[in-house]
Amino acid sequence: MTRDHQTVVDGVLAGDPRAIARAISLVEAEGEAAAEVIKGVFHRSGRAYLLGVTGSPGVGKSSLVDQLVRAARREERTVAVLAVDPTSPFSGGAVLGDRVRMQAHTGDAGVFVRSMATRGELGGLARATGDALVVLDAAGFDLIIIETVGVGQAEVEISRRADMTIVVTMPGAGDGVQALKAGVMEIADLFVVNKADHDGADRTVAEIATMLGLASYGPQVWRPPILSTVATEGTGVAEVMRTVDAFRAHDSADFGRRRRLRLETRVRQLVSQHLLRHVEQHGLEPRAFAGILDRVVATDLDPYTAAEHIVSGALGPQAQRSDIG
Ligand SMILES: Nc1nc2c(ncn2[C@@H]2O[C@H](COP(=O)(O)OP(=O)(O)O)[C@@H](O)[C@H]2O)c(=O)[nH]1
Ligand SMILES: [Mg+2]
Repeated sequence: MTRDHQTVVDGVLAGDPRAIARAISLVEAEGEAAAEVIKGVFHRSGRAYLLGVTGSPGVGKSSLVDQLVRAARREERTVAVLAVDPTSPFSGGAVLGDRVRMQAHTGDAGVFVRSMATRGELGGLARATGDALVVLDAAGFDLIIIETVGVGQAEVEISRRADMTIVVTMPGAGDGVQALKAGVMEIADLFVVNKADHDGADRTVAEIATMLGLASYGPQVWRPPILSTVATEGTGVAEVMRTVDAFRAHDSADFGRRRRLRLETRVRQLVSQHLLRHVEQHGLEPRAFAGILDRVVATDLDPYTAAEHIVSGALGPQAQRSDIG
């Protein structure tokens, strides 16, 4: 490991905010440095509780997260916030509002806030988020809150990394229950109807309750509660925090199972990444891939056969060697 990376790793383990920020930038870049950082800090991870907060833009996720941070700090728990917004990293108002809210925490070493925006593909963002969570976990934060915009598959995937997911919505036709149906419904452990100072909050609560009523829950199964909040005023936030703790207590047996599943997914991802790199670097003569692709493009060769050919060409000799030795 380079001295620079060792310094970053030591800083993360000591909880130094600048080192944590640098480590997250390195894992975002997804290069050799990302691997070195994770190798250096991983042994200290596995203790933080990961709370996902998801919902459409503007429902009040960041305002709620800010309140949850305050509540956690009052209990002297340390908190890191990772805001993942793949939609528009510089959408003016929202970002400005976030900045103002988060400035309230500057100078508090028990709070760390970081936003990650997409560059390019969402799958990469999901991967980098996973590594960023490992960094924050190893840095010793008790609670890590992941704010994501709950619209697409990648965001749902990111929130699957959490131990608990809060789905936030607000009253009003545009963002009622309809918006929730598209995949985020299943991942909710708690529903929050924010902006309860607006008209129609009770109706939105009732709609969600009706929809949940259609699903059947066994006696031991957690039935997602539906709470209302006014995040800008902090109303209802204490109840949200109590529910988070209640879920955590209820769910303690699943905590380890979920963590195992997350790590399994990560190891599998890395295996395929390594294999692909191996195949590309060692398995093929220069230009051979382009040649094979030319044949696929000309419908001379189908993609399945092409892939089988490439992989067996790349792994064949080595596989034989390890059979022998
Ligand atoms: N009236 C009202 N406005 C709120 C409430 N919560 C958030 N807002 C406002 O809604 C806007 C979007 O909030 P924000 O937290 O940035 O939403 P996000 O995009 O989901 O993170 C901001 O102008 C907030 O001040 C609430 O409970 N009531
Ligand atoms: Mg936000």
